[in-house]
Amino acid sequence: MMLQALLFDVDGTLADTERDGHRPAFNAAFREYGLDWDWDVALYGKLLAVTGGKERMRYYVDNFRSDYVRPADFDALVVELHQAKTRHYTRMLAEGGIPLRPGVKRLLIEAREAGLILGVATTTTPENVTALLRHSLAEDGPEWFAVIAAGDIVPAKKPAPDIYLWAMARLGLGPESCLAFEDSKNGIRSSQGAGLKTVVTVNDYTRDDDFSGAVAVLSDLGEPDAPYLRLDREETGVVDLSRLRGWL
Ligand code: XBP
Ligand code: MG
Repeated sequence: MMLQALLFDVDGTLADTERDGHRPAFNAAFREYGLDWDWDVALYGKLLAVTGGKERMRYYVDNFRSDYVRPADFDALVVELHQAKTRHYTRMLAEGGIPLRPGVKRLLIEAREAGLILGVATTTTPENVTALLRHSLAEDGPEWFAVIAAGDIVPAKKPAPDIYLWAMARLGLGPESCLAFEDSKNGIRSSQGAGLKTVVTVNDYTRDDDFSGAVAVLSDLGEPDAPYLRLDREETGVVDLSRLRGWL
């Protein structure tokens, strides 16, 4: 296989944004609107079954708040809540941020220097991706990526393959020349549905997900002084281009 592009999921893959980023941002928006909704760490794990912030709020009301009486303009409220949540989330990133996961920056730099194309395929809102790349990668971080496929740009979010298909169409590349990086079951269903080989780095929310068919399932990408642990076989190391090419 001639590897030409690396396509990255964002939440959970580039950074551990869900528990300490998105979750408190949702809660801040709920408080701002006087709602008694409060998503603790365990509940949020259940809500992650649904991707997309607006979709997740609806899922919560449908499945966990039978007591909640929806206002007539509930759809508009969800949109407003989500805008408030995005405001809180991007402010949190600007104020101190959420660090990239081990090995992410190292691999992005190596891939860039080697002339590989970088892309993003995520269900999160575009502003969130830009804020993370700017504040946690580099001031010009967003420009490292030839395509940032994000949010409502495709109506069917992960686990649908649409967002990866959209990103590859933009790049003019097929799945045989790209490699995806994901952290969750919904993510790998999306990338594999688009025909992509996928490397998985797990986190506390996704450790027990089904990652059948993954190229490798890892604790993280690893750093020279803190190698990854492979979960699908006994192996430690550091993910760099030569290792990726070896796996493919
Ligand atoms: C990420 C998501 C997103 C974020 C919140 O999934 O599901 O909804 O949790 O972002 P993935 P928004 O990592 O599989 O892309 O509120 O902007 O949707
Ligand atoms: Mg993810």
